[in-house]
Amino acid sequence: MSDTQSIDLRSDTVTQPDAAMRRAMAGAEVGDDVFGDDPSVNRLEAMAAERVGKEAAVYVPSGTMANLVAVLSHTRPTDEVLLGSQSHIFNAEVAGSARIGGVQLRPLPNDAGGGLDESDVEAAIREPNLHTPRTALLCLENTHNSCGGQVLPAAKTEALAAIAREAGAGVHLDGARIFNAEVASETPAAELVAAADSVSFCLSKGLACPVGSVLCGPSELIDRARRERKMLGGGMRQAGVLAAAGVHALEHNIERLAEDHANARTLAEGLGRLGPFAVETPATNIVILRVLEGTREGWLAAFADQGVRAVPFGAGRIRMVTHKDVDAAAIDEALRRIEQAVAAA
Ligand code: TLP
Repeated sequence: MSDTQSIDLRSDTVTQPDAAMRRAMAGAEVGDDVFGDDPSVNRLEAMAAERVGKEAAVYVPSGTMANLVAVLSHTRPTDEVLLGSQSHIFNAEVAGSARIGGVQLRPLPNDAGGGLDESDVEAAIREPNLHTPRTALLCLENTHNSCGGQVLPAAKTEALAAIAREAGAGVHLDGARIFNAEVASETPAAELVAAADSVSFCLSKGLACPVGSVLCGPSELIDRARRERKMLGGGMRQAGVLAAAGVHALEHNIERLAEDHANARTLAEGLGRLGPFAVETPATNIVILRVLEGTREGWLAAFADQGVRAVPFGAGRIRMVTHKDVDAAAIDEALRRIEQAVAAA
């Protein structure tokens, strides 16, 4: 790593496809996926469904579209969706479910682990009557981005899902980083998501694909999701060129997430020693710094001056995400640079 090269910790979405992935993409067998003819997309969907223990899957361009298609497939306009106040669907998907799905998003407080309190979910379930929206869906998130990459244990997901199911509501799990949860907790993703009807996961984050997410669930729901995807303009044609990257990632890029988690711990320990930041030990690849001295903007600018990129993450908070393209040596270099920024402040 040269002195001037930028170390990009803004997100694991910045990862670049490596040479082997690019070769897999270049050699992909393709067809028209809207006709169901693309063998690479079909292979990715079958692999994805199997990997998370669901019947079927549909390939979509982004995590945002996967979640939106899930909400559209589980609900009708005027329904209510229960979800965490810190969830990505509630905070970072441009209220697409409200605008396009015509549903009401009802946030419940997230606990520090990214979960919800069972009693809050129970209390939020609507009694059916003329006036109320129908409680149609509960959305959970694993790992939980805003809660610092925390893993939602299978037992917690089961307990929350049981309440929803009892009320006749569906359960969708935003598993954008579900394989980080699998690797960190040494629990198969299929087990972590077993209690949810549907699960979405991203190929374009730690798994290092250039693009793409998958929504997995029962065949009937995925058939509906295919129509919703088409409505949103997400029906792609020779998408196998992209899907081949996903197949490659599922085969080669899951186990290595453990390196990202180890790097996140090293980064958090180093940052915590500097003084101006409170840093919790990360559960996976997301490191959150709470600014104790100075300002968030001041530190982001100081880091950027040293060639370390991070993002603002709520009031007084900065996020750094470790990933394939920042190895252990680069993490050490990032810490050296940040130390210089602190010394100069
Ligand atoms: N998260 C991105 C940004 O939107 C913040 C990131 O850098 O972390 N669910 C979760 C839990 C996510 O973290 C994200 C992306 C999505 C869904 C949406 O995925 P994309 O970006 O593919 O639409």
